[in-house]
Amino acid sequence: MTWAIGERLGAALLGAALLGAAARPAGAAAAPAGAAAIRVRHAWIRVLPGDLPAAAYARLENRGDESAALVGALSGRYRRIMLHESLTSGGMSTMRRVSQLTIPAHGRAALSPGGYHLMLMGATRPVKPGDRISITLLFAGGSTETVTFLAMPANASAGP
Ligand SMILES: [Cu+2]
Repeated sequence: MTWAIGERLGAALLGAALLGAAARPAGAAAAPAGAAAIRVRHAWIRVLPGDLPAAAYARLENRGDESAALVGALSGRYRRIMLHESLTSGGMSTMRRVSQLTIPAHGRAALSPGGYHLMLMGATRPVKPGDRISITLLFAGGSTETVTFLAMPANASAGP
């Protein structure tokens, strides 16, 4: 599948040593908080050559008293965005679709290389390093937050 090729290319360019540890979600949310309590920082996109899908990363901080969950994203610049988790076993990097990324109350979660990420597919026009891409994050309960992601080159290992 194309996205798998893209992820492997990105991983190869990065080297396994640079892959960050994924933040693991805590237990299930009781009543997820709205996006208002979520602060998003260091939002960036790793752009891969050609038509390969890109991955979007960010750090999410939940300042609220209730757990929150990222469940998806939308952008006018991509036809489809999926929430993925990268997994490494036996030196092989794969990824799977996940339904949500939990951000614990007064806690953090990360979309990061080697961990959870937004898979950006079908750019409506080419995205190049330096572009600022607006992506709307969708949270459980229906709240949203629109964030500007900075596009960075394929060999970038950390965001802005
Ligand atoms: Cu992916």
